[in-house]
Amino acid sequence: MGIRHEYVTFCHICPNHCALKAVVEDNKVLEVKAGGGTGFPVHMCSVQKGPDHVIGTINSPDRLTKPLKRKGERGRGQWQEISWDEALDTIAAKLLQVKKDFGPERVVMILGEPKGTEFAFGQRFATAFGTPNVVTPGNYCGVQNTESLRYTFGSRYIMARMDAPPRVIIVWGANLAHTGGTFSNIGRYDFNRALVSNDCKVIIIDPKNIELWPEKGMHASDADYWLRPRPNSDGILAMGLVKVIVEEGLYDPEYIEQWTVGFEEVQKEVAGFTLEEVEELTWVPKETIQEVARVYATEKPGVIGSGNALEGSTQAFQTLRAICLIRGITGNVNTPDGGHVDMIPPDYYPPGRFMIGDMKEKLWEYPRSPERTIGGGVFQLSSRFGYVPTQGLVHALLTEKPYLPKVGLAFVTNPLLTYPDSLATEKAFRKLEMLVVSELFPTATTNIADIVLPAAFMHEHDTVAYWPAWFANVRANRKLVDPPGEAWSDMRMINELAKRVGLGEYFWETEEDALDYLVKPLGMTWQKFRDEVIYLHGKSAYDPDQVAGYHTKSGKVELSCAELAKAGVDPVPCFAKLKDPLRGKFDFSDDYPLMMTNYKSEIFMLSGYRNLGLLKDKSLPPTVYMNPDTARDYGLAEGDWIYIETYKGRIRQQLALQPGMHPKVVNVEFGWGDWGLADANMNLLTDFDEPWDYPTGSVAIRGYACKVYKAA
Ligand SMILES: Nc1nc2c(c(=O)[nH]1)N[C@H]1C(S)=C(S)[C@@H](COP(=O)(O)OP(=O)(O)OC[C@H]3O[C@@H](n4cnc5c(=O)[nH]c(N)nc54)[C@H](O)[C@@H]3O)O[C@H]1N2
Ligand SMILES: Nc1nc2c(c(=O)[nH]1)N[C@H]1C(S)=C(S)[C@@H](COP(=O)(O)OP(=O)(O)OC[C@H]3O[C@@H](n4cnc5c(=O)[nH]c(N)nc54)[C@H](O)[C@@H]3O)O[C@H]1N2
Ligand code: SF4
Ligand SMILES: [Mo]
Repeated sequence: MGIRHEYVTFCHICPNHCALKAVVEDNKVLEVKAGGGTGFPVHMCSVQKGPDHVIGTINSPDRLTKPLKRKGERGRGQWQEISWDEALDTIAAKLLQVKKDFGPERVVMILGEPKGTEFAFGQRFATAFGTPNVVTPGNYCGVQNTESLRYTFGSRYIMARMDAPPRVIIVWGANLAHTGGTFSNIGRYDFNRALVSNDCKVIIIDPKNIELWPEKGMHASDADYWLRPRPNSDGILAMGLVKVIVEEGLYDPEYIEQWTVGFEEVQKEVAGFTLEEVEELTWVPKETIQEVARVYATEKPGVIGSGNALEGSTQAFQTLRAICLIRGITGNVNTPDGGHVDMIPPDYYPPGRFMIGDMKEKLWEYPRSPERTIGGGVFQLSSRFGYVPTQGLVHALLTEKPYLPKVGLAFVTNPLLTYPDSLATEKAFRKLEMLVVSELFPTATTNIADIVLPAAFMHEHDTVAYWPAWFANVRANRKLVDPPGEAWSDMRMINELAKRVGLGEYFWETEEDALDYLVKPLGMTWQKFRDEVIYLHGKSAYDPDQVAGYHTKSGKVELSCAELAKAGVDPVPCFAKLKDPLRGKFDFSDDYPLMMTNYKSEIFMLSGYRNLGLLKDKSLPPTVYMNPDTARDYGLAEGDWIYIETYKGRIRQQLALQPGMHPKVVNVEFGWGDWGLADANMNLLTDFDEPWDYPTGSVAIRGYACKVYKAA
């Protein structure tokens, strides 16, 4: 018998990175528990899927364990096992040939929702290799939230103050009991305290009657207000709230005068529409809009936890900007009585700097200039955030404009299920001369790859949790056990590939050297950080006596933002344009009388882990929610398998009825498609093509008119 160790580490399943306790013996993980009581942050999705997924993945018989090379035709599932040397040499030779014959930009780095250091490594490789084409889900995940804060308040680190319950809390397009939290860091436990506090008013904005506190049976319908907007009309709703606050004079004129710029432009914009129009477009009664605006503006502190549902639309950036206006004109950021405050991150290499690091000169030589990037000048701000929007890649492959990408290197992503328009995505990816996919498991995307690389899971090597670094804290993840077979960490793959294409000088001898470099600004080695420190929190800029100020160009809250205007983006959200996601191909027609939107699974993370068979007692099949009256009108009953169809295609999910939901909304579940349920994949309903959200490159991933009918 070996020695039994109990380690504290952080869950890598979703962006919350909750603390976990793991019991390890003889290179086996015996048990993984929630990390309550460790003193480290635990937001915890309510089913606590993290512990199950971690141990389940480590012990899964489905794991990829050897590098594979395609045999025969693409997509036929025939593979030949090859050595790491052969795999890396084959890829390196292709990269160098493409770089020489066509230029480095024909190589595209395709990264998924980040987990550890692999994301920064992928970015760094692209920078060093000289390709500006790094594709990430940033176009519909996180960026609209963080960048709207940065352009408005001068910092991405604006967090809700939740140490004590605020007086009012708005949860907007975030299913926090299931997904673990909201952007702006409102975790489930903090939210629960607010929910039962008599002094806190809770406002939920979601078409679904979401569970708020499952253990107590509380739902959105138990909140003080439950607003059920038309999908993708949130920007209009936000401008409606701004209008009430401005026109009823619910703001503090001295604060507005001293600490904001552009209030007059906002006044002008809100004078251009009526609340009746807002009601008609959003389906939220005018009186409710007025009441909610009054509550948020007068009860302080007030916080808004905005979620991912606001990010996947053709007006995503301005929707989040409009929500920032609500926070701004009520003086709720960086003020003594405000609900949000700036966090100052600890001094460590944040992922952004690591992507470029000390390669400034190299970056200059191979700038990520919009002219050389696929998507060209179409996306006004996205190249500043270091990515090409996902559908930008699909578009370039299909149209061969501005040029045809040749090689795709995909790490931690399953584009064939997660990009809008799965059929177009597959068609596009098949045009690559070489597709390399690093994965834990076989997926729809590995299925059409030329080379599949077996990845070590994030608990099978040392790394640093990615997202916390964006939220001003640093969390160390220690390796618990060896990876299965010949699996390598993504970090090691990229490091070794870099050496083989002559970029070794920008990388490291070993993974530990890289991690040392990452924590160097803290004045310690990786090992010391991992073993002794584990977790570092940023400092709060909160000042109980005065306004803490803003790091914008003007030093004030930029209600109207000149920097945006300079980039060709509306400096104030434009009401007329916020209607775009409701129009044209997205809108109702005789054929499509209902409105489709989506939610993420409680049990599973994005498209992953459905093979593990975990949490069986809670696990549901692909489930679509509708109002019982609507279902009856269409002759459908609870438990029926039904088709949901948009102009792009149809999928099949099982119907669950939810009284109180808006009768026109059909809320489908995102993430299905692998492991025998290809026809439940909701991205068969979505379109990759224009119109897009031109500032950030978002694309409509929900909010399509649809129809429903019984499946055979
Ligand atoms: N219609 C619609 N589309 C959406 C969304 C939606 O709500 N609706 N949501 C969007 C959002 S918010 C996001 S973030 C994107 C996410 O899109 P993706 O980034 O593609 O996310 P996943 O489906 O999690 O794919 C990650 C894959 O990485 C594998 N994996 C896990 N850990 C590792 C590892 O350590 N190494 C390697 N190499 N592989 C690993 C998993 O097995 C999984 O197959 O999807 C977006 N797409
Ligand atoms: N269990 C689980 N946890 C996860 C993930 C997961 O897949 N599963 N994914 C992780 C990732 S990458 C992300 S980005 C986050 C996302 O987590 P969330 O921010 O919670 O995002 P979603 O679940 O996509 O949508 C949240 C809610 O928005 C509602 N909604 C749909 N359309 C609209 C709309 O037009 N307006 C409004 N106001 N609401 C709408 C949905 O009904 C849903 O309840 O979760 C992370 N955590
Ligand atoms: S999956 Fe659950 S336990 Fe793991 S980080 Fe996310 S919220 Fe926390
Ligand atoms: Mo996401």
